[in-house]
Amino acid sequence: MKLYYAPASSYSQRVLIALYEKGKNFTPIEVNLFDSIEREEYIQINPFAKIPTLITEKGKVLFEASIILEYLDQHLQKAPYLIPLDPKQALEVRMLERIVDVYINGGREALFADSQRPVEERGKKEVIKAHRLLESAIALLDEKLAGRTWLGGEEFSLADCAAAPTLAYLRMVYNYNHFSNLIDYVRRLESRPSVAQVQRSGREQMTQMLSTLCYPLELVPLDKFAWS
Ligand SMILES: N[C@@H](CCC(=O)N[C@@H](CS)C(=O)NCC(=O)O)C(=O)O
Repeated sequence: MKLYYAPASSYSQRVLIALYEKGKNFTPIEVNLFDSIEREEYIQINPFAKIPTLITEKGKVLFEASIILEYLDQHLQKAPYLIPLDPKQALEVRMLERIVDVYINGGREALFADSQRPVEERGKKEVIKAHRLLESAIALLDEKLAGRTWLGGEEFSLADCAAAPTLAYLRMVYNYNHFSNLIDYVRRLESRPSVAQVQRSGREQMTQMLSTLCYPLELVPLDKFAWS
């Protein structure tokens, strides 16, 4: 099994967390999409030029982080099951993963892009809308997490694999530290060995990328954030 990825890429991190959780050996192939030659070569594998891509042992090419995770569950048949076997719980987990992806990650990307515009061009209508959706999604997650260990319940799942990198990078541009269930959850998440390992290996590349921004942003460690 081969994984095309980048250490700081949040979608790659979702898959890495899943692979570590399942203890699956794989061949990591790092891709630098900023290098035009590498990018051209990579387009032969993934026409969308997006990472991650998984090549299975049978040579099947899989795109989209959530589909790769679904494949790992089906193929490895090994706990933790990232999509619960119970259909009702599976629906809940898939719904939460979509909310994290569309509204939280979408909002994060919109706020990140906005932070890199000249001050007088910031806060346009689309950004305000994305911000509102992000806030609603964060409030919903905080509510869901009352009495739950992980997003979908007591088992670590697809939704947590998506939430870990998204909520860590979100701290650069959005403050959610008044949501106490969410903060406690992120503390549990970032203490989990698979997540801690992925965050450690992505830190250097992300810090390097942030150092090239016009308007500076920084990775905010949870300890600093939770008390700010
Ligand atoms: N929907 C895709 C999104 C993948 C994605 O956006 N990956 C980012 C890195 S985190 C990427 O490849 N960006 C490069 C680009 O957009 O040029 C998935 O779930 O895998």
